[in-house]
Amino acid sequence: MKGQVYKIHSDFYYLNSDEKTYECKVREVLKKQDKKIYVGDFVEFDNGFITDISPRKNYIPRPSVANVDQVVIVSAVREPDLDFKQLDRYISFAEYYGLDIKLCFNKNDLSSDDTLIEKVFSIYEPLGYDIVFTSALEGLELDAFSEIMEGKLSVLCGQSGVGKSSLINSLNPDFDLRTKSVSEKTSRGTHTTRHCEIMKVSDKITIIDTPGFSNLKFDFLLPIDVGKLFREFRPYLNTCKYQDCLHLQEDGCSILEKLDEISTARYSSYVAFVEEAKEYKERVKFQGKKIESRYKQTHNKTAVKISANKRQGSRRTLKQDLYKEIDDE
Ligand SMILES: Nc1nc2c(ncn2[C@@H]2O[C@H](COP(=O)(O)OP(=O)(O)O)[C@@H](O)[C@H]2O)c(=O)[nH]1
Ligand SMILES: [Mg+2]
Ligand SMILES: [Zn+2]
Repeated sequence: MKGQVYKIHSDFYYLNSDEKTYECKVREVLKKQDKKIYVGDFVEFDNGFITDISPRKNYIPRPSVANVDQVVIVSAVREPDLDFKQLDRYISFAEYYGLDIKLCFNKNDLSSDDTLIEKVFSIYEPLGYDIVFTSALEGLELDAFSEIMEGKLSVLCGQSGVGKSSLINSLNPDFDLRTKSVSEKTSRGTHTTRHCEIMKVSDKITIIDTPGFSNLKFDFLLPIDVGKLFREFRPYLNTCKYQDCLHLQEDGCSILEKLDEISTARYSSYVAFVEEAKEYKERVKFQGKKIESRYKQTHNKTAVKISANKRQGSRRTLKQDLYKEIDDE
């Protein structure tokens, strides 16, 4: 039989199959192959045991979920104040994992400031992201909110306290997810969703409520790859004078030439993420150097003999390892 994992609890996997639910364990063979099963995975099962995992169309690590249709990034217009860099961080992570993206701005009841709404639309609408402004509290634009999620498996992510659980509750009065005021949440860790679960909110809407990719830094990819996460950069990425252009201050950079068309806030997010990626690259290079110098200390004579050729080779391996690490991520 075939089913989809909707919840994982220690060694137990809960599956949906043909409107029925099943509790399963995993076949030893699969465990030995070290194949991880994620919430959202489609699996074969037989007699209470999962026997095989179908190929995934996508996945997000931390929290691990697979086969989602889209990410709905929830922000608040106030309490907490809208943080554009944080929003770009979520967007760029979702772009990295190749997911469709929708943007929800909640707590719109707290703001009477149209300039914020205009700013949001002017930056993100041209990029092609669907946008809704909601209030879970006052029931504003909830139809639009449910519309963007119809017929899809959505991952809800966004900072803690922006109203994700409240929005889900407002879609279905039968749901009673715990909601907490921002001040109650100040002690770190108390609100972390440790395991995530696919929830059927209504006939047409399935949601995974997660803390999303919070607190992640862009320290897992090369600086050169950060530009690809910015949709507005993509048409120009291959037209810069230098192939390894980071679009910071290089001459002949086509992104810099287009800066008047690119939002200042977006470009400043880009610069920040590139810096994080640079740190990562430096760290990897540094670790590489450390290994080399330690080697020289203990095997001094041998080190002297290493030909330039071989050294080049080891550097290449380092780069390959780096790429492998990125792929594994
Ligand atoms: N004013 C206002 N408060 C809201 C709204 N949505 C949620 N809240 C409040 O914001 C706090 C955090 O909500 P919660 O749903 O727990 O956020 P989550 O951490 O993203 O799941 C709670 O005190 C909610 O009552 C809204 O639309 N307007
Ligand atoms: Mg919540
Ligand atoms: Zn450039």
